[in-house]
Amino acid sequence: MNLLALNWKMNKTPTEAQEWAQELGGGLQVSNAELAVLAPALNLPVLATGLPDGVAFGAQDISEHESGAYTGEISGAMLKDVGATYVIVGHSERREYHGETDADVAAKAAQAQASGLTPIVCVGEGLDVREAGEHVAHTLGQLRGSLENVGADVVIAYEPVWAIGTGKTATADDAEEMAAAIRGALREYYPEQAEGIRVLYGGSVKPDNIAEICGKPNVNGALVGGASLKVADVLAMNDAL
Ligand code: G2H
Repeated sequence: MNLLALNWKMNKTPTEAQEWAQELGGGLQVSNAELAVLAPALNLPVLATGLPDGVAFGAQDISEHESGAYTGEISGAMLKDVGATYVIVGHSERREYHGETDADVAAKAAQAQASGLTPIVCVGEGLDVREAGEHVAHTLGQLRGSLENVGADVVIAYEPVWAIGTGKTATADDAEEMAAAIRGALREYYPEQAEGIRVLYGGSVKPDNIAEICGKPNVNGALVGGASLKVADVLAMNDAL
């Protein structure tokens, strides 16, 4: 089953999260994908009680440390305690605006796993790299660095940075080209589990393109930003799958 991972980014107050969860509960008849809401941490307790049964939730970042004097950080134990199951690590916006390196991402992913959470590890190239034709080598290099000492209970999200929030979408064939390359690397890192590891595509996914993208053999779902904010779009994406 595909994973439809909904990345709200820095949107929605707890009150709005509650309304969204209620509206989803009113509209969701059958889940055609595993749904997971990746929300700002303050919204997680609301989602824990408000989401319909079977809809998972998680955070958008995690501290690489277990606990202690790290002001402003949120630990894996805290996320686990409110019922989170997933956490995004290394989203391109964190890499770009917060200077997160592959080593930081790997440390966060390992800490997520140590806390009983499944990390959604994001990788992907910028426009200059794509135009130079180096996107596969670049993204696989990021993947290698971001999975150092990380176990197989992981989801990979390929997000070409040039297609994020810009309305430009990579074609389904672009997504499959990279997903297949990522699968190849996963076979090397996790020979036993590679076929079962979900590889998502992210970047301007919406109701009218999700089916084609997720129909590709190595793409096992989507990480959706903008189109995750309205319940109607989420229901339409679920219906399309
Ligand atoms: C990529 C994606 C979700 P959007 O960042 O992570 O966002 O769907 O708005 O391009």
